Amino acid sequence: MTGNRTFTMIKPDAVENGHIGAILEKITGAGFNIVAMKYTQLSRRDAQEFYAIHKERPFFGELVEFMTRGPIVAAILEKDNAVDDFRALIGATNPAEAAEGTIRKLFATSIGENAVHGSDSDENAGIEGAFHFSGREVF
Ligand code: RTP
Ligand code: MG
Repeated sequence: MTGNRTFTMIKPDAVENGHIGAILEKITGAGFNIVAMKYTQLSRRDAQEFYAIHKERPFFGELVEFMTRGPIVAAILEKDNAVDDFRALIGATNPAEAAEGTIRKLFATSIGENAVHGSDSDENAGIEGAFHFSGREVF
């Protein structure tokens, strides 16, 4: 990864609420190219591993319950400055603090159920993309 890719998930709340299409439109409309994508569901083990960095946090159990309760869309996105530009597009973790027009402002319901994930560094974008996709699934 050289700064032009990030990893995202459309989380179970946004899938349940019927927002997959609108969110993908926001993403491609902002200039991101989808280079890998799948509709899948995380196992408990997947969620615990994916969010291992938060395992001591008080919300960890809730986060694992939430992220495993239904299907998600996982995708790798390409664009110059992908990690930072995507985090700007999704907005703050808490939708109440997210800027107008951001994906979380538009589609998230709470700080825990906040519609989308975005990698926080180039290094994590690479790790998270490889967690979900094999080389032959990335175009
Ligand atoms: P993400 O990793 O999903 O893109 O979100 P983020 O960087 O904006 O936020 P992070 O601090 O990494 O937290 C990961 C996810 O944990 C849930 N969370 N719940 N109840 C709470 O106080 C709380 N805080 C965080 C959210 O789903 C958050 O996106
Ligand atoms: Mg994070």
